[in-house]
Amino acid sequence: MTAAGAGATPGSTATVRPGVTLEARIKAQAYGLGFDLVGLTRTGPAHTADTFDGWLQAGHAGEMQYLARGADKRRDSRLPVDGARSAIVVAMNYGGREPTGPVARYARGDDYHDVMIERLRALHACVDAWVGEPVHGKAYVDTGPILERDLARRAGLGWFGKNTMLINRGIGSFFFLGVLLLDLDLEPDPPFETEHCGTCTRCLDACPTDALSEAGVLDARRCVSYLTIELKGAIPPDLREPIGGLLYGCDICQDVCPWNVRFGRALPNDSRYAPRELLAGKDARRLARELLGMRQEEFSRAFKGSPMKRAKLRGLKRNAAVILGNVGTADDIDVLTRVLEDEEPLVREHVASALSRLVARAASALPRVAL
Ligand code: B12
Ligand code: SF4
Ligand code: SF4
Repeated sequence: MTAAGAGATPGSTATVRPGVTLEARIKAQAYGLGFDLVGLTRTGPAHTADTFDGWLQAGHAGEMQYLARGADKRRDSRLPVDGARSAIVVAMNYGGREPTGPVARYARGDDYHDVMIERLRALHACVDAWVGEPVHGKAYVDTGPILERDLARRAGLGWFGKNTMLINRGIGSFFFLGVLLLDLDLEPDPPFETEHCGTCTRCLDACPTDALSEAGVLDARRCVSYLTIELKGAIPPDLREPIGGLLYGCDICQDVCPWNVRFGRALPNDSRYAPRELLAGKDARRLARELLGMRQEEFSRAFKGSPMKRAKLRGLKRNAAVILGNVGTADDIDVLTRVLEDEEPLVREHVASALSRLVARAASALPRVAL
């Protein structure tokens, strides 16, 4: 259907009330729902389809096979939803001013998929009401085959940084993206055509695992975010040490970015992304010790509605063992030894490897005794 059904003269931008365009209403409502940025674009072939294909072919996706499975739809945003002609793209701040810590900022509170999908559906319901009949469409927040950053740039929200993040001049990059595809003609915003990294290379220099092999190319197989969240099996031994004290996800290439240093935003007081009690203020070692002692029922209770459930308890215990191998002390040998018999072979292997590193470190710190 077209927005002309909302009472506009054919060929003009639809109006819901004299003088107020549907587009203006959508934007006002999006801000009212708590989104920080909103832009409109037409669906169509992704401008960065070739970049995406090259990235997949280079094997940079690692075990994330779902990316290749949905590749046709990712290359063309008209395909995920039959008849989709427009995309409303929103961004939501998750607190770039929060202190850095063992859990990436995005994952400390409620699951952003739930928070944003709910609000995008509310926005969809408003569009239906303004148009006067149901508009076919669907909301996505990392929940389907969409190249969200591609659409966001097209909708004018920002540029692709050398760290591959979508960066906005007003709020930096600590925000989530969401998309509402609609079978409706909306007047698009101009795409964001410039880039503002200049000669800066801070993110490339700071990445602990050299995952950013060159500007704008991220090899997920080396990225701490992939290794601690997406990878289901063993973390390659040579990448365990550079993970340092990162338990879940990584913010380093965003922390160092001047755009975040300058424009990163605080979390609003009532934000659902505020850290859960279990995580708030805890350092990597303490959190790792607690997780290694956790049982499945406790985990399910503590992480209900959290994005951290994605790694499952076995994944978090694997990560916790790596952390203690990196930053633990002789006092952690007991905690690790207790998990040596964990039912998961994955956990047992990482605990054994952490113990051997920790013991070697403790031994090398002992004073030398003359024989
Ligand atoms: C797979 C994935 C990952 C993978 C791979 C990330 C990657 N850079 O490819 C892993 C697990 C490593 C990951 C990590 C993170 N992710 Co992630 N991830 C995704 C997902 C599901 C798909 C991304 C994808 O298709 N990657 C393939 C590459 C080729 O595409 P791309 O990363 O989107 O890059 C595009 C542009 O940057 C551009 N581009 C990049 N370089 C260049 C260079 C040139 C010359 C050109 C022309 C274009 C170009 O083209 C690409 C294709 O459109 C999206 C959600 C979605 N459906 O889009 C979230 C998403 C990208 N992730 C997000 C977040 C928050 C993160 C983390 C910050 C989480 C964390 N703290 O640990 C990190 C950041 C790491 C980083 N520097 O990117 C947000 C990013 C928001 C933003 N402001 O950009 C998204 C959009 C989820 C969301 N709905 O909010 N993620
Ligand atoms: S998220 Fe961390 S590991 Fe991944 S590219 Fe950025 S700095 Fe490197
Ligand atoms: S750190 Fe520098 S190079 Fe990297 S994304 Fe930010 S501005 Fe661009």
